[in-house]
Amino acid sequence: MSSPPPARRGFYRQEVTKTAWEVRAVYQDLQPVGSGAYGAVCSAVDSRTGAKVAIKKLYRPFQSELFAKRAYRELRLLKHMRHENVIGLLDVFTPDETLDDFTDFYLVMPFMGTDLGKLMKHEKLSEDRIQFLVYQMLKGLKYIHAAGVIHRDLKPGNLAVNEDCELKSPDVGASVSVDIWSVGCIMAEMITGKTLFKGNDHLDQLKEIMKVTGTPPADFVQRLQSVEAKNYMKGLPELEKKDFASILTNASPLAVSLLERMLVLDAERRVTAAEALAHPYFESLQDAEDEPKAQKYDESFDDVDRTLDEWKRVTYKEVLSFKPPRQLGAKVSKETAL
Ligand code: N58
Repeated sequence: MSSPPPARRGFYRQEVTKTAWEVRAVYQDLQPVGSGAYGAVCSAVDSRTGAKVAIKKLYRPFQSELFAKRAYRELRLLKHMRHENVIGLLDVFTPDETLDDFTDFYLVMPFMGTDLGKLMKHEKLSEDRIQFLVYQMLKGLKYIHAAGVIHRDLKPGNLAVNEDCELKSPDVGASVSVDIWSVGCIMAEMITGKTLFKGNDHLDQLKEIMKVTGTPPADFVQRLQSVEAKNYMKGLPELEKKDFASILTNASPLAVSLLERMLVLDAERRVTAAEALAHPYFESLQDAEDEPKAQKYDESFDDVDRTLDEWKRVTYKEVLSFKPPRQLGAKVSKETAL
């Protein structure tokens, strides 16, 4: 039996939940924090700064064109995002020394200790906290929407939060206005502690929504893409719009006013993230100078068909061209912990 080759210089090998990890030696104390179909995540300590980081190892990223495309897209998206409320990259590395050997790469991100779903389960959030969290969500969304990127799956469990209630919007996998609808639902859930629109299936949920928003005008129904939804809506009796204040009994008038602008069924009439940030609900937090927009993200690189070797080559190039952000994760928080 031959022994495995030594780890790459400046790297070390360790088995984590039955898989071999080979990571840069600066990242110490690997601890598994979770795994899914596409990869596994460990926490680690960056020995240069003492900062806790999350390291994601993708599961066999070059096993198929589809996996490779998804891996490349995640790397490019994360490289593109540099905003305090959006998950970003501190580092990306491969232990493989040449393009021919290239099989794995690791994404290093700031470690976030919890998510909004868990936070909401554990405690009732005060109005100040809700305001701070929704403000950060909208700031993150204004930034990624400017890039032309849509999150598509915003929900409490997908929103990473640290002990200072600082939030980042990561992704698990239309139009940008779908994200604003999600923020509205999450905000309502934070206020009441209950899911806003509970439905047993899609159409049932649509009915629950319209009990609140009222049945939309005919031109809206006409614009619907889904034939099923169209026919369903046409068959419904006229429902009147409810006053949001009567549903969200413990919400402040400004919170109700903001929700009335986010939870508009017609996406074309819904507020944008940038408009929502200017709402008086956020008066104490607003800082127009500190609400930046991202550069456009060029999706045309992701949306092409490439062979596995081509995916490997473009991904390898992206890994090698990464330049770390200046702060290196040792960020001193400007925000006050609530
Ligand atoms: O969030 C991602 N990837 C990601 C983000 C985005 C947006 C927000 C730009 C739309 N797109 N994509 C593809 N990846 C990711 C998120 C969380 C973890 C790992 C990867 S796990 C984790 C992270 C930090 N601390 C603890 C656990």
